[in-house]
Amino acid sequence: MPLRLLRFAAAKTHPEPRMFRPPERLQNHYDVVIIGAGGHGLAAAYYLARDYGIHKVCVLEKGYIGGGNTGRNTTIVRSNYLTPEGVQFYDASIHLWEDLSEEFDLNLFYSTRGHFTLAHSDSAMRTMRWRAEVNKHYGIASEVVDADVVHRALPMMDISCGGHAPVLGALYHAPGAIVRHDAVAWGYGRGADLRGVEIHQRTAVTGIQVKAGKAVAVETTKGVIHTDCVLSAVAGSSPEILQMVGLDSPLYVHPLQAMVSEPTKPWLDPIIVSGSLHVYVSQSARGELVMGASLDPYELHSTRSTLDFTEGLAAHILDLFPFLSELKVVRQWAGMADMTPDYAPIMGKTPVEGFYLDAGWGTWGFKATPIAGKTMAATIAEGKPHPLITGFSLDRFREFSLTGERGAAAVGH
Ligand code: PYC
Repeated sequence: MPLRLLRFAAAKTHPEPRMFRPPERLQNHYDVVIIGAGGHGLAAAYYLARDYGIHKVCVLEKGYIGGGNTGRNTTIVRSNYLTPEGVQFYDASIHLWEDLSEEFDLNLFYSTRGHFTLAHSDSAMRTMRWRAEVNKHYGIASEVVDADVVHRALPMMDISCGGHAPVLGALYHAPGAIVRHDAVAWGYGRGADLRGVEIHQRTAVTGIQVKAGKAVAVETTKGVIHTDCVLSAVAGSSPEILQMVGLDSPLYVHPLQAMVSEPTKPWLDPIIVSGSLHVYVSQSARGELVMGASLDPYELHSTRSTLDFTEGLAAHILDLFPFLSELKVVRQWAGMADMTPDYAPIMGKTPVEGFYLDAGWGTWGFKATPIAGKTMAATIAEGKPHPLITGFSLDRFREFSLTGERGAAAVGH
């Protein structure tokens, strides 16, 4: 038995420092209350404290930190979006990602791999060209490549896809990366905690008090907190929280499932996405294939995963990589994706004064973690929307001024 394990077994107290303090009890007032200790909520707390000196902040989490969509995604980071708003926002996120391990003094295993979005039809090729042009305009490395280039880069892939959906070309995005998702929550959590933020796990929000159009208190399973600033960053639970403040939203929640294979030797360097096959796959530092599909086609507020999903995704993975037919799936799970009609997020102020929203992340919220935290912190501290999020306001649905990002979703929905 390893010595370290024995040391743990014999010790009365935990011999290694915790990532963050377990605060004893809720205080009755905080300057900012953040609902949701996923990456977005913790990042907002971190930047509020680090950049604006706002330390009297608590983050409330009904489960455990990073236990929602932060720990349930397939860890892909990219900025090859379609709209100018999306491209600039995600590009700023990549710049933050690149320095995060050093900033946290915690290895997030951020690994730049390159990202191929395969096109199997002329219309998909057209969308890839459109995305490449918008990307290049904003200085982002994206280019359309033909089937020969894809074949040379990925000789192990069957580019005829078993003959039923031949690859015609791809959008290649060199900055595409993967990163260890749970460590992102721990890094932001520890950084926020070191700056005085309190993180209360197993503390569910049961109500939000609004008086004369202003948020004034948050009711929780551990007591009432008075505050005049509340940020909701709860992904698939956003409709529940919005109901508490009496706001309508166009959000609808669908399950998004993923699975992981047993580890193999490294053979897949880039990230591969196919919208037509509803597949994305990358190989983690541990050698596992991390794979996902599109949303389940029904609205459901649940994180149960299904055999249908495993069968469907495995069949499409085998279209691309038939030699994997003996590979075992070792885990599968689901998250709850809060979708908007235009596939762009909802960020910023709301008609309830002091109630801020970070929602509508659908199937692409993980990669936004650093910039979502930074821009929400700026919006709260400065009292006006950060310039990078003006295209994502809740108002846009009332004003019919949408930010149509559908063409940049990793897979069809
Ligand atoms: O937006 O890159 C993405 C993505 C990957 C998996 C789900 N969404």
